[in-house]
Amino acid sequence: MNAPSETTPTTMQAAVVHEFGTPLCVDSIDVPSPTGYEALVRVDYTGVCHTDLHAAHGDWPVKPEPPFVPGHEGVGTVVAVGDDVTRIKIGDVVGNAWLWSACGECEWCETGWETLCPFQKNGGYSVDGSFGRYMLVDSRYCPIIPEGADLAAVGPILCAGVTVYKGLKCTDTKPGEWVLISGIGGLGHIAVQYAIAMGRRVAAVDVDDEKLELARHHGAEITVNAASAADPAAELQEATGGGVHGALVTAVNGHAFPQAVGSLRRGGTVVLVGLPPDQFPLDIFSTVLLGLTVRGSIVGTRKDMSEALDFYARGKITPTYSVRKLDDINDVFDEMEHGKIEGRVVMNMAESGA
Ligand code: 8ID
Ligand code: ZN
Repeated sequence: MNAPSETTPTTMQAAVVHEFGTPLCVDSIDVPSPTGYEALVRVDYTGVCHTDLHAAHGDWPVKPEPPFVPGHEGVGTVVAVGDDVTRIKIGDVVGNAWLWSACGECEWCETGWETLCPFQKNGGYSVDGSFGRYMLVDSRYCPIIPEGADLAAVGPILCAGVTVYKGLKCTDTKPGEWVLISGIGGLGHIAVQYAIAMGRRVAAVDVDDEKLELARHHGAEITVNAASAADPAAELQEATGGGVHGALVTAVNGHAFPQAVGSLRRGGTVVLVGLPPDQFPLDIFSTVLLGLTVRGSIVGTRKDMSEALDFYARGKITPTYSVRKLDDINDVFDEMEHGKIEGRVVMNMAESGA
């Protein structure tokens, strides 16, 4: 290993989940040492994704093992590298991601579907993440941040951005066609921007008028408040002249999913990315007769990531975010749970103590 420089401390502040459903503790824990292909990164900023909240609650069937450090939108500088590292070097600016690493050898990795690798590791879930001043990344998989990027603004691209960019590709829509973005939170407000940059026309659904205002600000032509509309799907069918060609559901609420299916045009595709721990009924008759496709999508490959970052670097994507401190993490989770966050929260880790 290229040992951490003398200025790298041996302990750091990190927000740790000790038990599902209890507040995170900002603890002093050991700074890890990189081995093999790993690199140690001093984190400057990290986005807070709703997945981190699901992780802290243990919401999903496959659970992380406490104690763990969440966070998979971290951005910072490489301060030490393991012996096998060749792709990045000390001083480079990199991030972590949900797809922390994959095996590189299975049939999915071989065929360009590394996001489906059964042996993948996940940042802030099966490997400690970016809610600490330092984090490990796998140098073969970590996103490389474009030169000159604003380190706070680019964080949300690393999960929200790549996920919605890949999800939009999976709608199989073409430029000029309608795409519904359901849920205008961290993912959704960025999805509106990728959709516009990709030439789609955007309809947006949320349960909060301020979020719909944000969607209009980013280019949505049609907005529907699912909490007050009598029949959101019928409104979308009417406003788009027969339904949306594609839909991307980022909402953290099971009701949004059948609504998105009901908004589809004949032959349309709905892509599910939101992960409420729910089920929803799928009407067999209309799915068959209208030739609908229902598809799941999980983050993106390294190639999707570099494409998503390139849209950002060319000024096409401007995340809306507010900057907070690590000590605020439990308040941030509370606000997220109650739908009170506009866009994304990004934590300034440099101000969080080392
Ligand atoms: O790769 C993936 N599939 C992936 C990647 C990243 C995140 C999946 N996710 C998942 C998260 O785990 C989470 O379940 O996507 C979901 C959204 O993450 P987020 O954007 O980070 O969450 P948020 O910022 O809290 O936004 C959620 C939005 O949903 C709206 C809320 O108002 C908020 O704007 N919403 C709700 I709650 N109910 C709604 C409804 N019925 C709704 N919007 C429309 N209809
Ligand atoms: Zn995420």
